Amino acid sequence: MSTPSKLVLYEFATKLPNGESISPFTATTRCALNYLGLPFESHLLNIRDIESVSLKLDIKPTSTFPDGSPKHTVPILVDQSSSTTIAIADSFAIVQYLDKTYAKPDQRLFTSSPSVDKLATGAVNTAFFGFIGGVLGADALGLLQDEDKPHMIQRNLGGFDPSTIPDIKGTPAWAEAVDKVIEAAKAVTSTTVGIAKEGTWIGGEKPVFVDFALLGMVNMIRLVNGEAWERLLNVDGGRMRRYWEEGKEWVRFEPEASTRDV
Ligand SMILES: N[C@@H](CCC(=O)N[C@@H](CS)C(=O)NCC(=O)O)C(=O)O
Repeated sequence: MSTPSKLVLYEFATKLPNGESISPFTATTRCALNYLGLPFESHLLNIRDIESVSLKLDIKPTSTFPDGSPKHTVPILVDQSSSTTIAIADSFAIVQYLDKTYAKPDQRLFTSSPSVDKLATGAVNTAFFGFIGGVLGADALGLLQDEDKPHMIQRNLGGFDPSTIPDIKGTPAWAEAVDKVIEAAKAVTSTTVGIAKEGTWIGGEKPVFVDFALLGMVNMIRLVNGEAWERLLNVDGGRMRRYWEEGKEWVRFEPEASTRDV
C-alpha cells in the first residue's frame, strides 16, 4: 500500500459555520477517506464553479441537468501522490479508486458484487431524497451561498423556488410529511435488520460503500433539520442512533483541513 502525499476533496461551501457542505455524496467520500485513515484536504467551492473546476481538471460530466445539458458534480477527488495527477468525480467511482489504491485487505469498501452495492445505494438515495425534495427543500436551499441559489433554482429545479412554499413547520401537516419520509427511510434501513446480524453495518461486521452513503444522508439531515434528524435516529429500535454514533467519526468535516475557494 502506498501512502498519499496529497489528496484533495472538492466539496461545495454552505452558509454553515466553517462552510461545511451539506452534500450527502461528498460526506460519503469523506467517510471512505477517514475510514481508511487517509489524510486529505477539503476545498470548498461555489456550486456554480464546479463546472469550470471540472473542466480544468479534465473531468467529464457525471450526469445531466433536467434540461438535458451536461452536469458536473462534487465530490471530486484529486490525488497528487504520484507523478501523474489523478482526478475523479462521482462518489462511487472515487471510492472504487480508493478501494483499489489504498484499502488494506481487511478494509474492503465494497461487497464482492459492486453492482449490488450500487443498487443498494440507489435504494438509500431514493428513500432519503424525500426529505430534501418534499420536506426539507427550502431548509437546504437556505443553507446555500446566496450566489448559488439562482444556479440551483434555474439549473436543477426548473425555475421552482422552494422558499415560496408556505412554511408549515410545527403544524400537523408538517408532522405528517416528516412521518412519511421517516417511514420511507425506515423501509430501507429495516430491510437489513435481522440479516446483517453480525453488527451495526449493512456490510456486516465492517462498513461498505452503502453504509458510507447512508451515513452521508443522515449527516445531511442533521445539518439541514435537527428535529427531523433526531426522529430519524430513533428508527429501528435505536439502530440508526448506534449507526450514527459509530460512524460519525468518519463523516466528520475538519475545518482546519479545509480551504475556501469562495
Ligand atoms: N452521483 C453523484 C452525485 C453528486 C451530486 O449530485 N452532487 C451535487 C451536490 S449534492 C452537485 O455537485 N451538484 C452540482 C450542481 O447542481 O450544479 C455522486 O455520487 O457523486
